[in-house]
Amino acid sequence: EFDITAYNSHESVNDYLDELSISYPDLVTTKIIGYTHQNRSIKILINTHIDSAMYVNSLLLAQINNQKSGAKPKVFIDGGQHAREWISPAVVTHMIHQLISGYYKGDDRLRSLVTKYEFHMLPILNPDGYVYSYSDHGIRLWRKNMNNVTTTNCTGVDLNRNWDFHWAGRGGSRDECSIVYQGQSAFSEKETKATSDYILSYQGQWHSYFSFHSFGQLILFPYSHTAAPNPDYEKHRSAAKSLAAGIKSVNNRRYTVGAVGMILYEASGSSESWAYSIGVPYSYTLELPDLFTFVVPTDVIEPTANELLQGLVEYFQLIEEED
Ligand code: 0X9
Ligand code: ZN
Repeated sequence: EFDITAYNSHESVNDYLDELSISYPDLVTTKIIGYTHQNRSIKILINTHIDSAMYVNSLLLAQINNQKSGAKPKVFIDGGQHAREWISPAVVTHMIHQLISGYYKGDDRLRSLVTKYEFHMLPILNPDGYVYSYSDHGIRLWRKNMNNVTTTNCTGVDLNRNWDFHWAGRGGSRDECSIVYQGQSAFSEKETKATSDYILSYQGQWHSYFSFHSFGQLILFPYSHTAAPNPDYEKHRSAAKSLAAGIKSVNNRRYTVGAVGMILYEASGSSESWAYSIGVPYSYTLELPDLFTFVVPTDVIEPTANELLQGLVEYFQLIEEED
């Protein structure tokens, strides 16, 4: 019942990831990185494939450079942190599909992406919220997770206010009933705890972090707790600009680039600024196409994934040239 052109249930997305790892064991692996409050698995897919010639080269290079290992730089991409933003998990899932089919079809652009970088892709960071938004008995525009934190009637924490960087600063709320409720403490939520522990377990190995949201056609980077520029502002901006240029080259869709605190609103406790704070050199929140607000027709999924992959190709090219 999984349909790559549609919005799928959490269960069928997880099944699809497992099927891929069974069909292409040399190319991808899945991992459960934790469980939600309602005990659903949080599942990630990694392209473990090592192109042998490339790998030997990287080992030799590593020896020459006297490095510890020739490991590929890691790239983390998550979607579905906010339940109602269905386009985000759908696009992450579609990108997985395209990376694999592109690899086997011999698409040089995509081949080089998965050969050079190790992608860790988490389509649905907030499974409980997604299931509630997806269900006929739920609320389509649900945003938070489904944790009953206190005895009030209000459910759910805004996971993108729960990360441990300037937690409880501006833009979050202490009110459990608010849609931007930050939780009782930083990483109080199982979903943010599991994801951040996973990222921390490879600290120092990440090249980039991307969190997909909707909507607004924005490429956002730290800081978010303040309008002041971060120390890597120029680097972040020029990489984001090539991401935007790659996206635009496909269907002429325009994304706006900028630091969260400068062009959007101050919101602390969000994932992209936390990732930067623990040493991920490049970290972004992407707000996907905004023509339809949260309820996006399914025919937008594939072009959005196409655009993003071309965006990533040009993004990595630029960073490689600069380094
Ligand atoms: O407010 C958010 O969490 C994101 N927008 S959304 O409409 N998808 O909810 C924007 C997050 C941007 N990053 C930070 N505020 N750090
Ligand atoms: Zn969001």
